[in-house]
Amino acid sequence: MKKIVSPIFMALSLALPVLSAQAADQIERMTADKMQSYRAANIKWQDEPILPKGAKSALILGDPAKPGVFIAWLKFPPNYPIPAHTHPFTEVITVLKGKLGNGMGEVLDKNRGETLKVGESFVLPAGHAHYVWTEGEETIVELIATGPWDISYSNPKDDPRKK
Ligand SMILES: [Cu+2]
Repeated sequence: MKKIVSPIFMALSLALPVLSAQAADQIERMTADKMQSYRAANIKWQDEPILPKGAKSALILGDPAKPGVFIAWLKFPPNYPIPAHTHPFTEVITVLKGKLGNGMGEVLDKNRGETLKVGESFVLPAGHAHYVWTEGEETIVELIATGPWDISYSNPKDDPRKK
């Protein structure tokens, strides 16, 4: 008797390797248990050890250590530079308070870049070296990205985790 192989089964067996490759890269959907509002004045700020001393962060949603979307606020003091670095995944930065300078390249150069004001954003692709700085005022930005999050300094000597 002739064995009949269903076309659907054939299609499935062809698709399976593709599906499992996608499963390995699956990320968590954003979830929240309750409505919560955030204000810079009473949010719980913590020292941010992956950034040069002086930066504070507050996690709004998600977990930067896990695969998935997270949202955090970052607070920088006046005249604060973050030397050139890259991230493993795309980041979206929106200025909530103050002003943020942003430039592309392996070495911080305030003459090469632009200044973003409140209500302005930039999207940085994964692996692209950039640097940021604040001017004469405290600045708060919102960071949206996917974990596991990291920062890789173009000059390893700039890494505060190695100091
Ligand atoms: Cu960055």
